[in-house]
Amino acid sequence: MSALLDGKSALVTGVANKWSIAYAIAAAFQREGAKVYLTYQGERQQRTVEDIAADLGVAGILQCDVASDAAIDEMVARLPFERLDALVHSIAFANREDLSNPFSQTSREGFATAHDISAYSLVALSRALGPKMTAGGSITTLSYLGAVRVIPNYNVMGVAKAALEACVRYLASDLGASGIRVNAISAGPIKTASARGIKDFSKVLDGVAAVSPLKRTTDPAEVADSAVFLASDLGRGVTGNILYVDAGFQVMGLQKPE
Ligand code: NAD
Ligand code: IMJ
Repeated sequence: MSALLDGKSALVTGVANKWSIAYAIAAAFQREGAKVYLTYQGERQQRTVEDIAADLGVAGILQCDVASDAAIDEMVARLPFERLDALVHSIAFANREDLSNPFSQTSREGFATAHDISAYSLVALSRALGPKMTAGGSITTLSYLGAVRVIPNYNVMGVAKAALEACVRYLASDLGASGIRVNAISAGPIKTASARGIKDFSKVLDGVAAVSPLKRTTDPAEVADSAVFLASDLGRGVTGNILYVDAGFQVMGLQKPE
């Protein structure tokens, strides 16, 4: 039976555990016939990612801390794919205190870290892997509504996501001539490790379920299926775009009166 990603190779970054959005994306890419490599941040994730790789039957795993250009180059050198068709960037980091203190207290260093890991890394990975996309390709990153609206506690991550979304547009313009499409999926809130310990996260989920047009929260599998679409030939006309996969939450202005 033909599948949407038959014959395609993909590199999926940002798998830390089974709850990671990148895990759901890797599983969906496998289901659709892609040959998948995973990258993980460091030794702390290695054992878990090895188990996940075995479970999913992916082609292989590689370590890559995106804070380091040398680590990115080494990962690309070790990637056995002669040709890469799809890259998924599912990485974000800000210092924890910057997600609880008032935004105006963000330090110069905390601002730089959030932007380096959460936005610049898309540029660095695109530059390093673009040359492997010899038949064109698709690059997809993960964003959040905090890029364009003020969300309590999201703070410097919101500013970094705004930069990430701008990077998507500039990269799309740069790489379009090489047949490489660049898009973001702006996902609704999902309980992952990156949401753990965030103040009032359950209230955020309840609020989305109450207000969103679909009257529910976002499932990682829905985000993954949209990532399949963008990586597949069905997405061939889409680049520079931010695709909201959020149960429709972002269209709402005022909630319907009871
Ligand atoms: P997660 O914690 O599972 O994934 C974040 C990943 O970033 C982890 O795998 C972590 O190892 C990786 N990472 C952090 N610093 C890194 C570094 N220096 N080098 C390499 N990797 C590094 O959480 P998630 O929710 O799956 O997050 C994935 C993406 O989805 C992030 O960009 C996040 O902003 C975005 N997102 C999440 C939600 C949500 O509600 N969970 C909503 C919208 C967008
Ligand atoms: C994160 C913080 C505040 C509010 C938040 C989130 N809301 C949502 C998230 C409403 C949905 C999750 N999200 C979209 C993220 O991008 C999270 C990024 C993140 C999370 C952590 C927690 C642990 C840590 N650093 C982090 N850096 C980035 O130390």
